Amino acid sequence: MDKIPTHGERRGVLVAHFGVAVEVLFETDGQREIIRVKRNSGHVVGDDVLVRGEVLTQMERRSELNRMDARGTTHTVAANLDTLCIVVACEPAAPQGFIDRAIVAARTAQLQPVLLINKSDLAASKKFGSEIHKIYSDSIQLYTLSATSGAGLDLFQDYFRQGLRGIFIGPTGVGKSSLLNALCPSVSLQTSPLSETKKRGRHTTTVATLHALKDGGELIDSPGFNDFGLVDISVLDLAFHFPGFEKASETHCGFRDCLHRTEPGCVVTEMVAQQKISQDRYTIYTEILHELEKLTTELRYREKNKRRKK
Ligand SMILES: Nc1nc2c(ncn2[C@@H]2O[C@H](COP(=O)(O)OP(=O)(O)OP(=O)(O)O)[C@@H](O)[C@H]2O)c(=O)[nH]1
Ligand SMILES: [Mg+2]
Repeated sequence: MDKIPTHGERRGVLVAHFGVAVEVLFETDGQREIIRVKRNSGHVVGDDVLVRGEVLTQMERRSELNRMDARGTTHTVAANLDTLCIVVACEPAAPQGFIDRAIVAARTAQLQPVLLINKSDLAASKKFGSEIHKIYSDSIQLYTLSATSGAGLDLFQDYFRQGLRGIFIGPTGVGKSSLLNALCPSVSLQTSPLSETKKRGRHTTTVATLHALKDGGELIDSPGFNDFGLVDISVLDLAFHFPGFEKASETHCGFRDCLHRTEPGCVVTEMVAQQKISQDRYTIYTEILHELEKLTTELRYREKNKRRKK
């Protein structure tokens, strides 16, 4: 239930997070204010808040997106989202499994994942795009676009017209901020060219920011990252939501809790045998499955140790 603002409280949404301060956009008058917060306040962009003076009260979230970095630290990326816009490009390439993890995380959090293939103006994008289409076009909505030429932006903007809130996530340098600049001419987010030698991004964006689209909907630009460790996602969530396994989820394997390994009556392994699912895709699935199992064992061990110390 939403809290009703009491006298002297104003309702707003967090539109930027600077670590020790946040920017709040107020509902009633459209004014913005910078408010100081503790470094680890737990607030994230997209949070609905009640503000009295310098005190922020966070309202209940309807959704949130979490990820784990390579050190095992969990990050809440943003709150109150409807859709996760996974941005990729022919350069720089996303790490193997990045798109799959993002789709599984989104589906588990009940967000709609969509895949954006940016930099369609580059010659190398043709081959890259067709490979991506081959893998994902039966699983999720794909948009092929270019922040530079403007191709495909109208169609993508139409998707937001119904008033959705989305976030761009993807590796550094794929063009998330460039896309936002192209979609919202009133914003001018900083962008940087890829490094000359390695063709990698430069981690230009360091702060997540929320922007309204002119025809409806909102988009959050976020700092690029490569590691999308899954948080609070069970092996069964993975088995159910892995892109490309939708047929298995629809037709049902022999066991309700099938992890698509050696269980009899498994639709996925049957499809792999019939080459309807490629061995490469199946290998990526088993790698993520193995990683989740390892993580679950580690978490159980830590919990047990904690209880023993009490
Ligand atoms: N050719 C081409 N270049 C693009 C396109 N979109 C972005 N770029 C270029 O890619 C580089 C990186 O773009 P950014 O928008 O800074 O990338 P980002 O994903 O926001 O990167 P981080 O903020 O570091 O996560 C810049 O040199 C952009 O001009 C595109 O559609 N086509
Ligand atoms: Mg950026």
